[in-house]
Amino acid sequence: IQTANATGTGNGLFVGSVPLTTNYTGSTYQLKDASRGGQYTTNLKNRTSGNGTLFTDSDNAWGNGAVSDAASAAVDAQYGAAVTWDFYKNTFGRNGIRNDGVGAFSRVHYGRNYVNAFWDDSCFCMTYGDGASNTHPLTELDVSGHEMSHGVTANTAGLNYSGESGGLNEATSDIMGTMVEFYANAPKDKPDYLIGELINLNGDGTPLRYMDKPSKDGGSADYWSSTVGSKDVHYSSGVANHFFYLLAEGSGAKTINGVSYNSPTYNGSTLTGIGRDKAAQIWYRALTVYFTSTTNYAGARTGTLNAAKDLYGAGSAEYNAVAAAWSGVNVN
Ligand code: ASN
Ligand code: ZN
Ligand code: CA
Repeated sequence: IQTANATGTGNGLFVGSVPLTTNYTGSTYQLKDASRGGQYTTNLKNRTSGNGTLFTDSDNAWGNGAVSDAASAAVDAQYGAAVTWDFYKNTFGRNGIRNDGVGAFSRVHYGRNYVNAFWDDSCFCMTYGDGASNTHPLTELDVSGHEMSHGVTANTAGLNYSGESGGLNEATSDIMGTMVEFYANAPKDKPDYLIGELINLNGDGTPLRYMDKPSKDGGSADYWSSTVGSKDVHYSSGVANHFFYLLAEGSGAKTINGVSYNSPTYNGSTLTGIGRDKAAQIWYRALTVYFTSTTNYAGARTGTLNAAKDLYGAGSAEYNAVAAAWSGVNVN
């Protein structure tokens, strides 16, 4: 069998029209990308186990942009994996989730009416449910980036998934998932500091989470308190999501890509952001060099300050901004 990289076109549910690197066997195209560690996407056909069936196509034009074609969600998943791969490689020099050049595979159409998506280290794979009424797959870019970043965290800091370390684990996924969305800058999925804004998981058009003011979701913490570690990890993450927003963008009112934000600080301080790219470098270095399985919020402050010192110098504007942003979320 001869195989060769080919350039296909995809029409996803959320991502719109995108190019896809696929594999031509000589008789059919496979949704498999040898240029990114062999990442591929399979169809679970509503099953909840097994590796699924690799998507194939006769003309290398994948999906029709609607749920009527099972390949549409696969386009989102395959593109989300590709852009996550490119983001980590080009931003941090990380060669895949384990930094070993091996791509993860993705499974779509998991179960029925399953309103979640998850990373699983044991299969080294990403899985997406089809959401409410089995017709709203959770294949948005920030979800792809979020879930695959759980794989990066598991293979680096290994933050325990409970208490404050669990909140930091979740926030790492929201932060990097959001950075993946900004990296992609997809025409139909404009980057923002909202999580899952296109999926309509709440049924009322609101996103799942807000990084500028996490409490807007009704459960997340805006600021650290001594009891924050007893919240669900998707709520205690708010403190670090808010820290990252303040560090990157600063406090107060701001509009980005047509979305309005208004980020408060615990101490009433006015903060100026250092930009997303520097904030992401600081977080990634802290995650991969300083954080451990038991890092809590106080340790995250120390770890990110050490990372900022390494990257920009002690007493740099970036170092001082890290300190000020943590104080802005009551981590002192
Ligand atoms: N989608 C969820 C998350 O990434 C799955 C889970 O509960 N781990 O947080
Ligand atoms: Zn998560
Ligand atoms: Ca988003």
